[in-house]
Amino acid sequence: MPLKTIRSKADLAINGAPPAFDQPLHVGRPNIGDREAFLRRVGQILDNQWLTNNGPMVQEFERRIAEYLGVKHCVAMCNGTIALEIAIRALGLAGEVIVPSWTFVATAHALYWQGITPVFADIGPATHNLDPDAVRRMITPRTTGIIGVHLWGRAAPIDELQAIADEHGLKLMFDAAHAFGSTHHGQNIGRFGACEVFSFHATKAFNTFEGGAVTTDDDELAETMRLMRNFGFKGYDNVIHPGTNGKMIEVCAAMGLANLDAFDDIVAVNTRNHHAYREALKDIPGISLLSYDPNERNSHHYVVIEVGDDCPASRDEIIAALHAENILARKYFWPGSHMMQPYRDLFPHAGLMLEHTREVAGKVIVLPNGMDVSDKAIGTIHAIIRSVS
Ligand code: T4K
Repeated sequence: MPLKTIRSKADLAINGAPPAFDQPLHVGRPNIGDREAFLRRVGQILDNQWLTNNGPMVQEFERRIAEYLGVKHCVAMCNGTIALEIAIRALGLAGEVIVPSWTFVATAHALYWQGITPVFADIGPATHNLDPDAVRRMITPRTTGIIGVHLWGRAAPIDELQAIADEHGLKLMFDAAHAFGSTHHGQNIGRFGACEVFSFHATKAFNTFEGGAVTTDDDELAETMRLMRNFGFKGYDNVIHPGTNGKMIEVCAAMGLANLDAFDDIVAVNTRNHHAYREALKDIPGISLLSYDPNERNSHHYVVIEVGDDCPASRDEIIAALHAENILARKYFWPGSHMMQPYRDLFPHAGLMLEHTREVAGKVIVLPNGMDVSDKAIGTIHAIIRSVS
C-alpha cells in the first residue's frame, strides 16, 4: 500500500519527502498460484523419491503445456537460456545468426557461448521487434539463421521473417521468452518457425521458479533436443549427440502446474492493471504507453512506457524519482545488447546500423505489474510521474 498522497513536487522523495512505499515495488515480482496445490505436489515428489531426470511431474507439465499451446512437443528445460542454446545446437546453426540487439542479452549470449556470431539487426520503432528490411541488409554468405524475439509478448513479424528465411535457405526460430499466452493471427505463439523458446523465470508472467521450454511440431527436432538436454544419452551408456544438462527438475514442474491453473487469473489482473495505467497516464504530455493489439491474446505482463522529447522530464529523471519512492522501474533493455560485452568490442560500430534500437533504448521504462500491483499503487506511480514531469 502506498504510504502518502502526492500532490506536488514537494511531496516527492527526491525532494526530501519520505518514500511512497516502505517495501520495494518490483517489476518482476513473481506471480504465485494456489500454494496448497503446489505444496501437495511437492509432497508427491518427496513420496515418489523422483526429483529430476524426466520425472512424472515434468512429463505431466510437458503434456499440459503442449496441450495448452496446441503444439505437438514441449521439451521442458532448466531455464530459457539453456533452452535457446539447445535449440540453436539442435537446429545446426553456425557462422552468423541475425538477432535483434533490442532484447535481453541472453538471446545473443546463447549464440556467442557456442562460437556463433550474433549479427544485430535493427527494430521497427513502433513494434520494438525486428524490422524485416533491416534483417535482409544483414544477410551474408555466413548467415545460417534468424532468431526473432517476440518482445513484450508482441509477435515478431513472423510471416515476413519466414519469407526471408525461405528465400535465403535460412533456419528461423523464435525467442518467445515474453510470449507465453500470446497469439499471432489468433494462433498461439509456440507453433511458429522451426521452434520457439520460452522462459519460465520467476519474473515472467508464468513461472516455474527457473525454467524454460522449446516447443515444436517437428518430431525429429524434439527428439534431438530431448537427448541433448540429458548429455546426449540415448538409453544407458550410449551417447549420440554432444549434450548438456538442461533438465527441468520436478519441483519446478510442480510450480508450473500450479501456476498454469492460475494463469487466466494472472492475465486478468495484468490486463486490468494495463488499462488502469493507460487511463492514468494519458494526461501526462510526452508519455506514451506501448499498446497490445486487442485482436490478439497477450499476458499484458509488461507495462512499457516511452518518454518522448516533449516530456518535460527525461527518462532517467523519471526513473530516479520512482526509485527514490521504492518503485524499482527498469530501463529494459537499455543500452541494447550491442553495447554490452563482448559485443561492444566485437562490433564497435554496430550502432550505425541500429538507429531505431538506439532511439528506443533511450526512451523506455518498464513499470511494475502482476498480482501484487494494486489500483492504488498505479495511482501513486501516475502521481509521481506527473509531479516530476
Ligand atoms: N530471452 C529474453 C527475451 C528474456 O527476457 C530472457 C530473460 C531470456 C531470453 C532468458 O531466459 P532465462 O534464462 O532467464 O529463463 C530478469 C530475469 O532474470 C530474466 O529471466 C529476464 N529475461 C529479464 C528480462 O529479467 P534481471 O537481471 O532484470 O533480474 P533481477 O534479479 O534484477 O530481477 C528483476 C526484478 O524482479 C527485480 O526488481 C527483483 C524482482 N524479483 C526477482 C526475482 C528473481 C523478485 O521480486 N523476486 C524474484 O524471485 O533479469
